[in-house]
Amino acid sequence: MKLALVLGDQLSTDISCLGELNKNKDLIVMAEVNDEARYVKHHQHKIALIFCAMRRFANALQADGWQVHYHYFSADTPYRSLLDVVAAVAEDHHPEELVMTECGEYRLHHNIVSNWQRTLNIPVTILSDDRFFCSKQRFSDWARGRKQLRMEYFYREMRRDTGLLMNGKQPEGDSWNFDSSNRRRYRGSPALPTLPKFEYSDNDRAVFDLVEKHFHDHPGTLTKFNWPVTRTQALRALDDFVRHRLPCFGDFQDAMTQSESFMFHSLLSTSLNCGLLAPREVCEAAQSAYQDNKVPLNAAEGFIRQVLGWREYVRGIYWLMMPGYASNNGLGNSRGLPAFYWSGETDMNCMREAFNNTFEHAYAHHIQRLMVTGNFALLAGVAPTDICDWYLAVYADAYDWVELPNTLGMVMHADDGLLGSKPYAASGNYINKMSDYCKQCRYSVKTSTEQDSCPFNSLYWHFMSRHRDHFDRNPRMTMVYRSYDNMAADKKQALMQRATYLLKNLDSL
Ligand code: FAD
Ligand code: DLZ
Ligand code: SF4
Repeated sequence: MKLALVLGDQLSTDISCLGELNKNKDLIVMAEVNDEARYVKHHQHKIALIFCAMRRFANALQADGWQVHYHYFSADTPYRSLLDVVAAVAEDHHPEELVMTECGEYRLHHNIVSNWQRTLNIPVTILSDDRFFCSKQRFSDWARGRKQLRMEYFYREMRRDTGLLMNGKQPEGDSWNFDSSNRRRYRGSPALPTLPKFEYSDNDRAVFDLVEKHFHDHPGTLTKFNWPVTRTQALRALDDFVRHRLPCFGDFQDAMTQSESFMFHSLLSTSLNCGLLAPREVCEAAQSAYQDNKVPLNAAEGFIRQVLGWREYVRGIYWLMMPGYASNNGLGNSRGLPAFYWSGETDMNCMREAFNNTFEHAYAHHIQRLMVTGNFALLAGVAPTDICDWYLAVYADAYDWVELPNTLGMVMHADDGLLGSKPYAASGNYINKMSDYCKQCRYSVKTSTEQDSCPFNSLYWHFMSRHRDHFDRNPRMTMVYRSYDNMAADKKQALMQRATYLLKNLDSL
């Protein structure tokens, strides 16, 4: 007989390892273990979501005739790791082989390939994860020999490969990209739709109790937990998004509004990342809505670009560059993470809003992650490992393969521009353009050097000035440095003074 290990982010009935099994004689193992639940201080929502979804998935497999050995979380069991559980099951059942689908994170992957076969003393067969559009091999073939890797060109290739939003060889609407129509500020209309509410069973509630008891020192609380934990719930979330929020997704993709956590975003990343939804089906749902004239092209294209483009691209970069990628620090940053990233307490309204979302919902939409909390960390020169650990901890959708390139590459520009040709650094002006946050902030976005000036403003110029050697030859930065050079000397000096003061007093902002 064979054993198959199914991980907490592999909750798809068509996961490749199940295809190798015989329902009548083979055994599936699933395990809630300390090491996975604690390798970083995951937000309580993430642990609750994964444990509920794992239990529901195991029940569904059993109902479908599979034999499943399910290891429930226990605080004092000697089985601390996935290997501990698999080894104990193997001792009882004497399988001839362990089969699994390759895991998403390098940390565990490395542990499996370097230790498990020797420890278990049986062959360990690792199958590729075909839930992605682009295999690791396909990505490295695409990347090989290119001077520069750019998401836009990868995305076009993926559109051609999949035929999504294609008219023969031409992109639908004769353009690959409708980004310029996707930058509207939201002024209260159309009204933001309410989200579907998911029902939880008594067994799910037992998981919530477990998380509250054993993980109370992890970020967040479960008060507002509302994530899909079954495939049926995830399909409902997809349908609700396509009907009610996708029509405006494109227009307001970058917009932020006071006290509104979700805007027109899909909230599908948690379901995609743990396997309850497949990337292909969500892209096809968006494409069908466009073909049925229910959503405009800029919405369907904008959404498909995120899933078919960015999501696949960052995974490709991760596996191409790991393990070295994680220790990149191209800008030489070493500052510790300000305490307000954990407490959420700051007078900067934009940051407070992003933290409120983060701690209440284990969620923040992309522009909050990139242009608010990410931008601040970049301008303040936080050490990449500190900020990466934070993003990995606080979001319900966080997995190293997707979080790391986004944080280390896109936000911190620590990979020397592999992920983005210029840093996503911005002053308060950008935040003011895309949100109504500044109106309700104790800082003034209009000024830079006063005591109550928006911290982003002087920190922006300090960032540009201190990294001039790094960016001087980047043609996309020419305008920035021209503006800097055109500033009066006393203005520059005042900006540097204010920024230096802020950098010394970050925790008081
Ligand atoms: P939507 O805005 O509705 O987008 C649709 C889908 O596109 C998402 O569900 C997601 O699957 C995909 N997507 C969008 N942008 C990206 C991107 N840049 N990279 C990969 N996929 C993308 N996403 C994660 O899934 N896990 C993470 O750990 C994660 N960490 C991030 C850290 C930082 C610093 C930044 C800037 C972005 C990060 N993202 C991460 C990407 C993105 O912010 C989230 O995917 C998105 O906010 C999830 O919300 P949503 O489902 O409502 O997305
Ligand atoms: C995220 C997570 C958590 C919190 N717990 C478990 C677990 O107890 N058992 C498990 O199999 N998977 C868990 N996961 C998901 C894993 O961390 C994920 O499968 C690996 O990091 C590989 O991507
Ligand atoms: Fe954020 Fe500055 Fe605007 Fe305040 S003024 S909300 S700190 S951008």
